[in-house]
Amino acid sequence: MNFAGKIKEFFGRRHSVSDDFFDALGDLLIEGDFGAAPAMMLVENLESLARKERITEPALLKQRFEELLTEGLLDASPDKQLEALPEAKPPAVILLLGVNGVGKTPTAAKLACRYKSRGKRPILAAADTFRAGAINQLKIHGEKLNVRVVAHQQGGDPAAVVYDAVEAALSGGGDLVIADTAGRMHTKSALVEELKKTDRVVENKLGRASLYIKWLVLDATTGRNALSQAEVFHQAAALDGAILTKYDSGAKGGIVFSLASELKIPTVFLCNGEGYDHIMPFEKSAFAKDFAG
Ligand SMILES: Nc1nc2c(ncn2[C@@H]2O[C@H](COP(=O)(O)OP(=O)(O)OP(=O)(O)O)[C@@H](O)[C@H]2O)c(=O)[nH]1
Ligand SMILES: [Mg+2]
Repeated sequence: MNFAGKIKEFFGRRHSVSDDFFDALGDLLIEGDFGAAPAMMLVENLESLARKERITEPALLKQRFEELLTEGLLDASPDKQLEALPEAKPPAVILLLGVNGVGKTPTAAKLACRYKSRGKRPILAAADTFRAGAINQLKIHGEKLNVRVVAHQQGGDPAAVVYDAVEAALSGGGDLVIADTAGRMHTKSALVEELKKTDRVVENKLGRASLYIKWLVLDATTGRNALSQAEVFHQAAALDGAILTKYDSGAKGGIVFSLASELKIPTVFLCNGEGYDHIMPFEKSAFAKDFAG
């Protein structure tokens, strides 16, 4: 049974709302990658709601549970952020960050596809200059999508790649730069230092008038590990949001609640497959409903 199924069964099976009930719910949330502190807080809030409203039927409490889950999430409208900002000076830049294997490169392609079909003129920047094959991987997506890819040689400076992509956009080649970055380098600190540099270069190049977004890509199947990744990247480059990939793999996804409550990072997209259109904007209440079964 998947995780949502377990929660559903939990509320359906339990016959009375007791201390036991709340303890067991807390354990279940922790199993769902929720995090101990947020789980405890949510359970306490639910318990006091139950007391105040004199709810004794678990089935009736489920509605309240879903509402509390939703309230614990942050609003994010990535499309609106990109499209409803006529005053922002083009190009907008999206920098995708994350450790290796989470799906940054396919996500960059999905975003290029999504925004191209919504009238943007994206340029992909191959700023993973570390891993052999990374540049080519992005170029193949660019060809399939008919989207320009700005790339340098392997081993080059990633900040310079993004800089050039912004230049290409400024000289009329596009209005949205989507930059793929490396997920692994010789050491973790080298990776962080390089990201900080790229971040600084983009910031200086764009100035305040343009939209600059940093999204962390996270693999939903890595569970709580995703939170430690988020902490590291958030510290390095003040993230604007997270994209959860591989949500099609039966992952529990509770990490999204920790991202919101512990780091104040909204989830902006869920990816649920390998196709270009397997990306959907994150919807708080739909996600909470899914999570709760
Ligand atoms: N099922 C599924 N697979 C995905 C999804 N997103 C990405 N993948 C797969 O995840 C795998 C990892 O992708 P990579 O391109 O290695 O990820 P990356 O973050 O760019 O990794 P590095 O380039 O090594 O830093 C690929 O096989 C993708 O097809 C998704 O939403 N669902
Ligand atoms: Mg990659």
